[in-house]
Amino acid sequence: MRSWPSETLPRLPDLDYELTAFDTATGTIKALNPGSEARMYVCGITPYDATHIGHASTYLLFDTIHRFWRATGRSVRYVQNVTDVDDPLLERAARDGVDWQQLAAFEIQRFRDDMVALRVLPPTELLGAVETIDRAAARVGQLRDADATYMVDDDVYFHVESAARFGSVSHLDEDAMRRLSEQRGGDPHRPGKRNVLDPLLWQAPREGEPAWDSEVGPGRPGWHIECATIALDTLGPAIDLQGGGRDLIFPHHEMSAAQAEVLEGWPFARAYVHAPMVSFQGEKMSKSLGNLVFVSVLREQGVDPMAIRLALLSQSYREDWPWSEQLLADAQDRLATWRAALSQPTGPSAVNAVEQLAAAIADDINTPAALAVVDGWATEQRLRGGDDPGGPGLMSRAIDALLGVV
Ligand code: 5CA
Ligand code: ZN
Repeated sequence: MRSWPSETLPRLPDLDYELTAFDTATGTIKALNPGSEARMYVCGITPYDATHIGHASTYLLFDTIHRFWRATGRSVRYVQNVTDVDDPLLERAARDGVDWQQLAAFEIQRFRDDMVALRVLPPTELLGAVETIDRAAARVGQLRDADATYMVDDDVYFHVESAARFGSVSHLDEDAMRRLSEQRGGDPHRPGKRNVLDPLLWQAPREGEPAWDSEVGPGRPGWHIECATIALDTLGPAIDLQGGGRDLIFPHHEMSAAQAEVLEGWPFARAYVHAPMVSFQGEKMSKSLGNLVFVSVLREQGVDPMAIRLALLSQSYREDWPWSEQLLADAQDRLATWRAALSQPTGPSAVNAVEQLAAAIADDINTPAALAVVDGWATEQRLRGGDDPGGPGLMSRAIDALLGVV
C-alpha cells in the first residue's frame, strides 16, 4: 500500500558516530553497526482506531534511528506492516456496524496524516496483511514442509519446539510466557495443542469473517507469520533491527523470530529495540482500555505537531512513562525558545553543539540529553548572543535532520 510522502533531509557536516541501543535479546547496549544500507523492520498499526500518543512515541523512536543512520551517510531500507485484517479490527467493525475494510482504509489514512504532521520519515515500504496473504500462505507451506506445523481441527499451528532458539528474544520463563500469551492474542487453553504456547499460523474460515483461498487452504494468516513473512520477503534474514513497542516482545517478536529461524535460519534480527509503553491516567494507553490521547485530536485543537514531537523526545526510551498536559506545555515553551534563538541572523557557533547532539543520540538514543544540548545553545544565544552568521543555520539543519523538528 502507499507509504507517505518523504522530505529532503538537510545536509550536515560529517558525523562520525556509531549508534548504540539497548538490545532486548542480549540485554545489553550495543552498537547496531549496520552496513551501508541499514535494514529495519518496525511493527505497524492495527488500524481500528486513531493513532495515540503511545503509537506516536514508538514511531518517533525508530524515526530517530532512521534519521541518525541517514545523517551518518547510510541509506535505510525501512519496512513497516499494517495489520489490516485481525480479530480486534473485525470486532471493532462489527461493534460499530461498519465495513472492516472501510474502517481500516480510514484509519490508515489518518495514521499517514498524523505521521506526516509529526514529520516521521516514511518507510520505504508499507505493506498490509491483506496484500501479502499469498506470501504468508507460501511461508506457512514452507514451515509445513519443514515439519514445524500441525493441525488442530482445520487450523494450522506452529510448533515452538521446532525452533532451537525459541525464547532467545524475551528470555521469559514458561509461566510468564503462558500468561502473556493468554493476554495477547494466544490460546494456551485450546485442547489439541502440542505446546500451550504454539501460535496459530493459518486460521480456517470462521462464520462471518473474511477468508482467502490459498496454497494451504482457505483462511487467513496468523499475526506473527504476517510480520515474519513481510520482513523476510522484503529485507531478508539477519535484518539490522526489529522494532516495536515493549508489549510486542512476547509473544509477537519471539514467535516471529522462531518462525523466521525455521524459515531462513538464525538470527531473524541482529538487534531487537523496544519502545517504552506510554501510560495515561495510571495505565498503559491502550485501545482496549480507552484511556487515549489521540495525535489527530491534539492537532485539531491547534497544537503544533512539533511540540508533540518535542514532548515525546523529551522522555527516555528506556523506561515506560506517563503522558501529561504538563509535558506538552513544557514542550511548547521549549519550542518557542528554540525558534526565537534560531531566528536571529547570528549566534554562537553550533559546530560543537551539533557534535554533542549527535553524540547524545549515538549514546543509547539519549534524546533527553540531545534536547538539553540544543537548550544549552539557545540559552547561550539568549544570554550572550554570538557573532557566527552560520550558527543558527547549522543548528536549524541539525535539529531538522536529527530530531525532525523545524
Ligand atoms: N499491528 C501490531 C504490530 S504487528 C500492533 O501492535 N498494532 S498496534 O496498533 O496495537 O500498535 C502499534 C505500535 O504501537 C506497536 O509497535 C505497539 O507496540 C506500539 N504501542 C501500542 N501501545 C503503545 C503504548 N501505550 N505506548 C507505546 N507504544 C505503544
Ligand atoms: Zn508485527
